[in-house]
Amino acid sequence: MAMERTFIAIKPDGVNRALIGDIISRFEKRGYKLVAMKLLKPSKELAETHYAALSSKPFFAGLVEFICSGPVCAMVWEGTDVVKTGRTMIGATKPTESAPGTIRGDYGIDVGRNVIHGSDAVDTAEREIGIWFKPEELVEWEPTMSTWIYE
Ligand code: DAT
Ligand code: MG
Repeated sequence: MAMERTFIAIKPDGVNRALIGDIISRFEKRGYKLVAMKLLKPSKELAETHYAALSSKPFFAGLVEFICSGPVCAMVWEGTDVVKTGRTMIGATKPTESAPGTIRGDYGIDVGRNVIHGSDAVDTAEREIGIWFKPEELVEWEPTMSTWIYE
């Protein structure tokens, strides 16, 4: 398993429902390292670029409108296998199909209000990090607890 980075975004529903702290806490407690974070109201262009692969879907326009509607908390998290493990922590796309204990399984009902985004593969993560962050916004640092997380 490799040291990876993933793009995680708390969507406007998660921000408005005051879930930022809980979600960050889950990634922190798991042992992952936060390397970038910002709160922003995404432009239509940013949202359309982020979800470009879904542009032919009937829900695309509504999805873009929703993502642009309020603050998004955009983050980059780093750690061993963080892309796949992050998706496991997030749960299935439809919250009603997400297991309890996952973020969507604990906090969501409708697919269009599923609280959080997480990259689905290492190459997707690289692309999404590049869309949302400038290289200088990614912080190089070594958490002092690393030796208690990794052997
Ligand atoms: P995920 O966010 O789990 O990677 P996805 O990439 O297939 O899922 O879709 C991106 C987002 O689009 C998803 O988080 C919520 C929305 N979405 C997906 N399927 C939908 C549907 N059938 N109806 C409405 N919104 C949908
Ligand atoms: Mg996806």
